[in-house]
Amino acid sequence: MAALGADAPAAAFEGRRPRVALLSTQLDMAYLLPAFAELFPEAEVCVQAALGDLRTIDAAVCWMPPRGLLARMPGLKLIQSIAAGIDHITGDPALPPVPLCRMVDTDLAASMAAYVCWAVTHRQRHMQDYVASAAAHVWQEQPVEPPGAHRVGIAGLGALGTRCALALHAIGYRVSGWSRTAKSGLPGDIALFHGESQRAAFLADCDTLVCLLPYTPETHGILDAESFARLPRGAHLINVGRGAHVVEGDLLRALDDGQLGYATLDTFTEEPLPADHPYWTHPRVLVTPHIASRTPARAIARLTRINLARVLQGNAAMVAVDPARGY
Ligand code: NDP
Ligand code: OXD
Repeated sequence: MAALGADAPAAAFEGRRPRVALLSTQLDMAYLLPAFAELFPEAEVCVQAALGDLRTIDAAVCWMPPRGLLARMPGLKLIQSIAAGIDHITGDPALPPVPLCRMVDTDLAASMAAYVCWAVTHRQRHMQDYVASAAAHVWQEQPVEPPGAHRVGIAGLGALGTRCALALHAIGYRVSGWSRTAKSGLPGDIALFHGESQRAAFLADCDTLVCLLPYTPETHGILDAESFARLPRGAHLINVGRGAHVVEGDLLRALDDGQLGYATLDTFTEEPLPADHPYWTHPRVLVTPHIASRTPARAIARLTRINLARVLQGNAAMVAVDPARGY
């Protein structure tokens, strides 16, 4: 995505002022206004509380938009997710049939790689024990195993999974990956698996399993008792995909009976995670509040401008979601 913005044809907006709506039931999307003012100056950008005439909205920039609202915008030409995932939009049963685009961005991928490397290392190097020792002023060493003795499997080898695989591989971890279709072009010592038929073999080799799948009907509940049973005993689960990839009861049971040793969870079926949820107090669960990665505001403004220009000129939008695949 290096050329973002550089080639957006300003000609597409000549003689018109496109209207862009910032929609979310969860975030205050006003944080995007300065980036849009700088990088999409042709647009009139409005927040949800001040949309004006819905018939004149050209593009909607969304994180969990209100259900049914997009269908009330008859001039809509583009739905742009501010996130890599689009399940927060496609859950709307009244979604209008206009191009739907997700985010692919180098900073988004780099932040995800940093989070995943931290989460792997945090557990593999016993950092939670050092935090406890430090609190008690105790000088206590834990075993130091080399990264090459630890197998990390990444479910989902897309824009983010591939970046994480390369970062972990560069540190020296033994990396494998699983995707829907066969992959090539990665270092030869990254073991590659694909498709349902190779899932069991992939899972059998994961001391740490990282979930970076999109949420689709096929991946709903994929992290269940059967998957956990296929992992080596005591494995670490890192879920940075979606909360609904996990069957929560199965995860808690697998942690309690020792089949899983630890879970680092960043995404949840209900966000914010309710204060009384058992994850918060479980001794072998670390919760982070869906912060593994974020798309910088400037990248969102740049891609929205490029995509709206492309659609207005009759071209395909960039990183459009394939409705048949669902991601
Ligand atoms: P991509 O679409 O680039 O990659 C998705 C990967 O998952 C692809 O390798 C794809 O296979 C694979 N996949 C999809 N369905 C299946 C399946 N049924 N079985 C096996 N593999 C499958 O997505 P991104 O890498 O950009 O993002 C992945 C997800 O990460 C997002 O959808 C989102 O849920 C999550 N995310 C979380 C964030 C956070 O802060 N926690 C931030 C950003 C994203 P193939 O290559 O064959 O198509
Ligand atoms: C996501 C994101 O898809 O933050 O979760 O990009």
